[in-house]
Amino acid sequence: MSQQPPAPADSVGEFLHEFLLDPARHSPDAPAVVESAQPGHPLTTTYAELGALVDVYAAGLDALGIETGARVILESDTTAHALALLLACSRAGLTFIPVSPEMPHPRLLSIVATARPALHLQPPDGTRTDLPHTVGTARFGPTGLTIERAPERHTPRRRVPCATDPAYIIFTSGTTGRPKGVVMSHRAVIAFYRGMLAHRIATPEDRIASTSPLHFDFSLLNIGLALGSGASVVPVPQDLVRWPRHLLRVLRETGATQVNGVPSIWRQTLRYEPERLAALDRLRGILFCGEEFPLPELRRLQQLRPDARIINCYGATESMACSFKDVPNPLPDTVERLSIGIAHPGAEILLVDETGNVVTEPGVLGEIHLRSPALFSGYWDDPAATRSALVPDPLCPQSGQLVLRTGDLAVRREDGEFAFCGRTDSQVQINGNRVELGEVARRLTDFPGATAATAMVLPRPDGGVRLTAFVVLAADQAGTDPAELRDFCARTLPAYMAPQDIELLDRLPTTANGKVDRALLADMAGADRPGAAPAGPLDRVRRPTPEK
Ligand code: 8PZ
Repeated sequence: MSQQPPAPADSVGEFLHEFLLDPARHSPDAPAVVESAQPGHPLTTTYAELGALVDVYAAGLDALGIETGARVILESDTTAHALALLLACSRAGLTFIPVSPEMPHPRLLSIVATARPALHLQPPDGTRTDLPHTVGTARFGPTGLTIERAPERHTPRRRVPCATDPAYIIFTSGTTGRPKGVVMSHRAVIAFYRGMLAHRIATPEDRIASTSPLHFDFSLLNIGLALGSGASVVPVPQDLVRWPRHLLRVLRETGATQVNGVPSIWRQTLRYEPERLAALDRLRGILFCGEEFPLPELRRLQQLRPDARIINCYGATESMACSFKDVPNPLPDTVERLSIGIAHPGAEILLVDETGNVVTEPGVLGEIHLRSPALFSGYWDDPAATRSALVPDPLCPQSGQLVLRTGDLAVRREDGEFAFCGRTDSQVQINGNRVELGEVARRLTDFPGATAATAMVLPRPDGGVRLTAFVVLAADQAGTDPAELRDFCARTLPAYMAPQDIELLDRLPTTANGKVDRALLADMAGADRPGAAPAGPLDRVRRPTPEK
């Protein structure tokens, strides 16, 4: 028997579980998670209880003998148990892949096929079945892990976890039509948490409502912000986030002091429940990220919550986030673009122009490049995509240092802060979810008989956007029932990536230089319903007469 190396728990805050469980040593009785399981009955898990759950789950994972560095799919909403499990994965030297229970099965299978996880974990009421036999399956609950199918045992090749090992992999939309896995190391996540905590966004008294699903790294920010500050996380169940009364009830009953989420979580509440929002007496902080906050809605939010500190957090999954900037309160009428501030301590934003030169003058557009210890390691099994996102430092390419090329455009303001100015490519944000239009189009062409497709986002009168797709079917498929295309999207794409409108065309119009004429398509999509809001998801599929 070889000599066992010292347990990683002996090291000093280099791993996710060590960093986040540190407050448990100082304030074991403080609430770590406050859940709103049933109306009127918030459920509190203390730091000591969370730590004990982590012990139970880590022992369960250790007993399975999975090799250090293996992947584990964690399919769950954000709950105290899911949080304990992700910390237990870290303790056991395993990489977790958070996945939403709503993820369509074909998409999960494509993640399984590429990531080759050793184990799939879901809560007792999880409904996922039919996973390949190479994947072990288990349930997690209050008593620990219940193994359904034991994972395969391999001779371990790695003996010790290392801070550069992947802590998690988040799969986001990818241009090639398959999900793109962003691999984040323990070192990067903790560097990000340290940079974020320097902004003093929360205190131990805070209760931080997390409205994002577990598979979106915003939820991992909230977990890090809450536990890293000795505060508590309030996971808002995903099915309640978009229902203003339910959302406000959860916030009230759990005593939430801060609400973190994408801007669109506020839209319905601002419109339908402004009085109840104004009456939430404990709320004093709001942090948003993922897309620009429409300024009229932001001003309305400030009117209703004049004492709240509102923070604009900017960043991409590849660095978790990048900057935190307080929104001026009140926001002057003259402001047309919000500042995203400067990078968090320990990191720096550079702007690079189209010729590769670093832009230093104010007001000149450039692409945001980020120099940071919190950068992702690479895209899972995609060295070419990794090379185009992690590029040599433009200020010193000789050094071997890599920086993140974000695809985001910005200008430096006179005061040295940055203002976000859109994207260089066809990545869009839909209700804060990252969507590659190319992936939507690519998936649509998988529909039997589809010969071409393109997708775009169009503005909605209520301030949001709608995803519209144009699909060309082969001539012999003319009789296809459009409902089949709708079902196909619902089966194969996450709900936020399924087009709300699908237009059937005989051909995609082209510009003089042969590109798809997106401007004409946008006009066509808007032409027949001036100012009309869409009636609902996937409500219209039609075949307009194309112009010849
Ligand atoms: C924005 C903004 C913004 C992002 N203004 N455009 C992680 C942890 C905590 C908070 C946020 C995160 C992010 N990873 C969330 C996120 O949206 N990640 S993403 O990879 O899905 O999308 C990133 C892109 O969203 C950016 O590259 C921007 O284009 C856009 N974005 N924050 C305007 N405050």
